[in-house]
Amino acid sequence: METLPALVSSPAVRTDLGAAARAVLEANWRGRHTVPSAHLYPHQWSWDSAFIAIGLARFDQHRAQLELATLFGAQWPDGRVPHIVFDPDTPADAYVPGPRFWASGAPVVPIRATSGIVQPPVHARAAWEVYRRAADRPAAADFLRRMYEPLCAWHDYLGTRRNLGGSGLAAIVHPWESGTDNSPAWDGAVQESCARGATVPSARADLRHVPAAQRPGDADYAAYLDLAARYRDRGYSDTGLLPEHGFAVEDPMFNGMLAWSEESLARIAAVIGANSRWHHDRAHALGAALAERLYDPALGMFVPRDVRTGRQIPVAGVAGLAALVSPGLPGPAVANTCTQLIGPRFLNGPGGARLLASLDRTSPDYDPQRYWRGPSWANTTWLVIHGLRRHGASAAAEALRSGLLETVRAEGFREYYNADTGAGAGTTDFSWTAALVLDLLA
Ligand code: 2M8
Repeated sequence: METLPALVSSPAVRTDLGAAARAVLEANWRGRHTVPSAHLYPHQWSWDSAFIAIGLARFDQHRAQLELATLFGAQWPDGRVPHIVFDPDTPADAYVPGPRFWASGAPVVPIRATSGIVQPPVHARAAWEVYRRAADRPAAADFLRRMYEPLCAWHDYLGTRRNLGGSGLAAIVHPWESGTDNSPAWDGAVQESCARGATVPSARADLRHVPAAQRPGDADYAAYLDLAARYRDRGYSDTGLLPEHGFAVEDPMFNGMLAWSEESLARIAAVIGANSRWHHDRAHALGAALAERLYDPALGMFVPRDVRTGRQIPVAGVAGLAALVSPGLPGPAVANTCTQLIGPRFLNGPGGARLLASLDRTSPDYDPQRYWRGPSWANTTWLVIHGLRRHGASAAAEALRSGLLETVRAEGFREYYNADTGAGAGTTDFSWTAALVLDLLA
């Protein structure tokens, strides 16, 4: 494999890779939204759409705006943005758990069928990126005016109803809400649910869409479904959720993105003539809470915290690095996290791998090939690049950028990559990989 700096500095290569990335986004466009993958994920996913909008913003402002507007068209009255918006033109059994699983017991019937859990809140940042890149600034400012209230309602939902631990940090109530679905950080809670005898009929059938490499054990998957079904059966209410609900966690990446997005809301507010001070203060308060509650001095980085026990979950995962996008983090915590990032746990793997692993390479749970338990992902790499740039670590950011682009050029727009060998894995023609490559090439 040629080294990337030579490759990406060539305009021809930039154009080829960029054209290929745009072709993936074209193929996955469904008229008002983009599917993450035509084969595996045939609906609209929340944080996927935010990343996709960031890529679309590089070549089609209108479509980038529509992508986010469609997602927020399915926002719930309580402000939550559902993790999946189901496409009515796609057969109900094309993805499981599908609309029938999520809908039963829901208190309101939204305009579009949706799930009832959420995903990481990177949307305000995406809206800001769309504005920043816009060729038609007045149209983009109108777009920001339309998105502002829905984005505020989304953040308010997370800051109030999901403030389960009382510090202002948002708690996730299902592993899928983290975006890092089967991270070993969730194993403890999931195993507890298994021990409680979590069983959901037809859990096995629900494994059909899951490729073998990423498939959890049957018992684990039943526990995932059981947690979702329990939340559904209480009408997706967050009131009085503790202590009986089996999962409530403050995740560093989720909250880092919330703080980052809140900072973007401050910028958006300034453009449209609203008060930005409040957003700015809230962003910094979130960063301070993140540093106080989620920084683990022993590991030298950020980790999740179990709201039910009040204890940190000492698992070193990429989520603890992605927290670097947050404003308001103290210098020593940032410096230590950067040291972990470029060391043997994440970046510098065997054979000089330059891919960012999703799990500590020295952990016994590390598997370079298995979904969120080791492989390298474009979206978390992109987030960490932004975190590094924010803190002035531009050489490390560039190493990550060139390592990812080199891998994508060799392997295509895959869902994820073996963190040791760089071999592509998961589904092909994956939208957020294409979108974020476009952003990184520009
Ligand atoms: C994966 O999650 C879905 C459930 O939401 C699944 O496993 O079926 C995760 O990688 C998630 O982060 C991503 O948003 C989704 C679609 O790309 O796939």
